[in-house]
Amino acid sequence: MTAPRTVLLTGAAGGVGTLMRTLLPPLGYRLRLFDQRPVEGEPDAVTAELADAEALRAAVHGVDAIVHLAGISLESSFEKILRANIEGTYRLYEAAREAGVRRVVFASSNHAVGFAPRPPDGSAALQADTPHRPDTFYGLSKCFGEDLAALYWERHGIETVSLRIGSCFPEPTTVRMLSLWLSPADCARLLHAALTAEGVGHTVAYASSANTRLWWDLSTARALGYDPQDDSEPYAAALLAAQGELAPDDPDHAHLGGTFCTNPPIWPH
Ligand code: 15L
Repeated sequence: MTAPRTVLLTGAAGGVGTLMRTLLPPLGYRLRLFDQRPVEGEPDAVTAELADAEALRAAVHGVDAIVHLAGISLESSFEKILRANIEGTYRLYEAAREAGVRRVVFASSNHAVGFAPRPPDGSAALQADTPHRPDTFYGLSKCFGEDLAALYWERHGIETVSLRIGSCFPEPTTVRMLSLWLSPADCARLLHAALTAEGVGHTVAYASSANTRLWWDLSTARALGYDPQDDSEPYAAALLAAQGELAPDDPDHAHLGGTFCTNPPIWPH
């Protein structure tokens, strides 16, 4: 596939969106920014909700691809998740279909399979075809997004790579993140691979750096052309000294989703 040049980035004011705003343009992308909150320092960004059909139609017009990061990224009430994540993602795909956009990269999450038992560190045992096991309404909305992507591929020929992102932050800050960390630079590399790989249909891939303590298999992401350069291991000694090893019998650590399975962090807005 020819490299898409103009890419709509939804959720541009969020944590991952903010990191990608600086890391994607050097890879050759012209970004059109979309968020319900104003994007600091970006006067041309579209400030609108995905429910705003007119704003969304204008935003998708003429783009080569969409990177869909928008939505609530922690647990919330079902009603809020329904509006922001479930309806929002549906509206985005409808706008993409109407505008003839052929490629979407969807920010799914490890929480789509959060109740999968935590594999041993370094085993990379968890496979992308494991059944959905959402740990929250948030995780459930990511399962919906993945299935919606499959539907729009089968019915309408819109290709999607659904990336089950681990923990994308500048640095890992917990022992759990040693296994799930996706460095911002690797995130940009993976988005680039997902935007440019040929014939993806609907592909689900785990999304992290090449961490020594990996719990999941990165081979689907690598097959897209992703070549991760980072590993959380240099952070391990300090985090383990401060926080200790994850106890296998601790309910907060027995599953991939960690505390999302027992006491999920709540979206503040
Ligand atoms: C996610 O899906 C969240 O959006 C992010 O804030 C982190 O909590 C991450 O998962 C994680 O599991 O570390």
